[in-house]
Amino acid sequence: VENKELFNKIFNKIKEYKKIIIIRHKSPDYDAYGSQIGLYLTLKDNFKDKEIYMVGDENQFNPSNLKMDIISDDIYKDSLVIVVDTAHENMLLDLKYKLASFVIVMDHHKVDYTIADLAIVRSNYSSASELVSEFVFEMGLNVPKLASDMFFIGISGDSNRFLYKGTTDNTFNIASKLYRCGADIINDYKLMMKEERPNEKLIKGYVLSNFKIIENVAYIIVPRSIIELYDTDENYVARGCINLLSGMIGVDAFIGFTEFKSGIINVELRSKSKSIVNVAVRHKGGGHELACGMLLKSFDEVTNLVYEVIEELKK
Ligand SMILES: [Mn+2]
Repeated sequence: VENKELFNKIFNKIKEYKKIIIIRHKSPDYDAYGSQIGLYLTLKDNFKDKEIYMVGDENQFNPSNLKMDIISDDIYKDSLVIVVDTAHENMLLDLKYKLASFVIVMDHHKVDYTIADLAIVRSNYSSASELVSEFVFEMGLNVPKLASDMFFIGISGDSNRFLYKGTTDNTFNIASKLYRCGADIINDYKLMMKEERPNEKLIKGYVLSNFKIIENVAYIIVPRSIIELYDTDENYVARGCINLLSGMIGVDAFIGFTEFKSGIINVELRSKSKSIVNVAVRHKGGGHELACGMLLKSFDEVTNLVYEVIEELKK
């Protein structure tokens, strides 16, 4: 089905409902925040008579000064919930969306879609922010300056500044429209490339000094003791350090194993060009073709997983 047809259906639902709650996946990244806050600000600006909320957990990636709304469960009654940047129930903070009258998903991940009454899913898109901003532009909505910044940050975040697969002429076209709405690109990049604490540099040194290679796969194991030694955030280690292993001659994929406080091992998988998402899916994880994740119970499973990735790359 063409975008336009789905966009029109989504827009009709937005017009129909008085209460709209916008949610996204937990532990938000720039794209989750960007698509959520961008849509929130755009709908608020264009529909002054509607009650519009954005809900979710917070972390250091919020590129705005806006806080999430804290709302009671009754607000979900008779509401429209719009889920951006995920469609996977496991990725949501809670299951309150089930209290809503209607659920829309706008996403760019490759998963099975079960939670939506109406969904637009484009796994070939760079980001949810690209899809959501295309939607608001196609529907002729006014996009306020701050919303254009949020969408731009979302696109730059997930595409790694227009570098990753998924960056297309559409991505640049949307970015150009956001620029015309006032997106302050230099400031947006400044917001994203925050200065780091000395300990965060040191743990990067640990990753670069301690990775191992088996055949064409590099991997790094970061035990709890190291995270505590450098007093760093486990999400920073898991997601913020994995790309240090990119760009190595002879390495086609790389994996980060990070021991979280809960005892669970967070696994981040990255591949240069061959899809490895099925490895994550087989272990009840998911994500994108070249960048995905999953959880393991202990470091005992590391070697088997490395060999599983090696096999996957041969397919
Ligand atoms: Mn995303």
